[in-house]
Amino acid sequence: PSRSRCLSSQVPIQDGKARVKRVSIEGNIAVGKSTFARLLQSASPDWEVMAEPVSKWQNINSGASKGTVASPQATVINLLQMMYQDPQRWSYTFQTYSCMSRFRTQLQPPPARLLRSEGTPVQVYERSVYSDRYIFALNMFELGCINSTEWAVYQDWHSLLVEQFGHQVELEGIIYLRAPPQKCMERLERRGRSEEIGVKLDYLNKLHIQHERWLVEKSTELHFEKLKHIPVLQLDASVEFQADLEVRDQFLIKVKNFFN
Ligand code: DGT
Repeated sequence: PSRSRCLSSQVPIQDGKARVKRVSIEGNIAVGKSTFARLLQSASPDWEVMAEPVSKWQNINSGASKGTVASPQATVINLLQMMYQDPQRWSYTFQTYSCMSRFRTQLQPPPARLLRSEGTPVQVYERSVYSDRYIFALNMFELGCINSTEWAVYQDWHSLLVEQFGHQVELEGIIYLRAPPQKCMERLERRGRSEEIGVKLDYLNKLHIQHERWLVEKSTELHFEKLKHIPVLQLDASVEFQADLEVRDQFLIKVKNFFN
């Protein structure tokens, strides 16, 4: 029954005003999250989309940390590629980095424009610190690419950060873009991202099952209690929602109702 609930009952009031709502877009690799995010960004000035930092994972500067200057020998590290090429060696490292960048994104304050909004301001994320854990890290553990020690360590620091940051990283809702893995495979092949050349349908099948367990069946016991009751808007992303104007409008109406 909670699946298509709208978010109004979820948002705490601060200083007499409803604060900005936070919603993440979830879904399989190449389902169309970025396209959908751009659609939302252009649909309303009350909605602010925070993009997923994929380019950061493809381009880590080995010589520079914050506040220092890169040494001339610094090389560019593509952690996304390393993870796909040698998942057993690099999955844990990848998850620490992806999760850190997701915490960073979720901790960013909303732009002033949203705070001034008279409507229903919403900050939208592409994925979240929760899918980092419950979709990807869990999947890598189940595949044996993260060992049980790494999984225990990951969960320990992840829980600590979620507890410490508290409501700053909470979500009021999730939009689940749902499509058969075969459809995602076609889109993945069409876009031809070089790091993803070796991605197999079986991997997308497994990620699909993780999404279903989390967002449809809500069956996993590992999850944070609060997440089990979060409203989820499911959208059928197997249709070409970018090209088909009618579908686009229907999506936007559903999203608007969900946000209100
Ligand atoms: P979209 O916009 O629906 O087409 O989505 P993508 O594929 O651009 O974005 P996404 O989030 O599915 O991921 C981009 C790439 O990074 C993709 O190859 C999957 C990978 N990836 C993202 N997050 C994680 C993660 O937490 N762990 C692992 N192992 N891979 C991840």
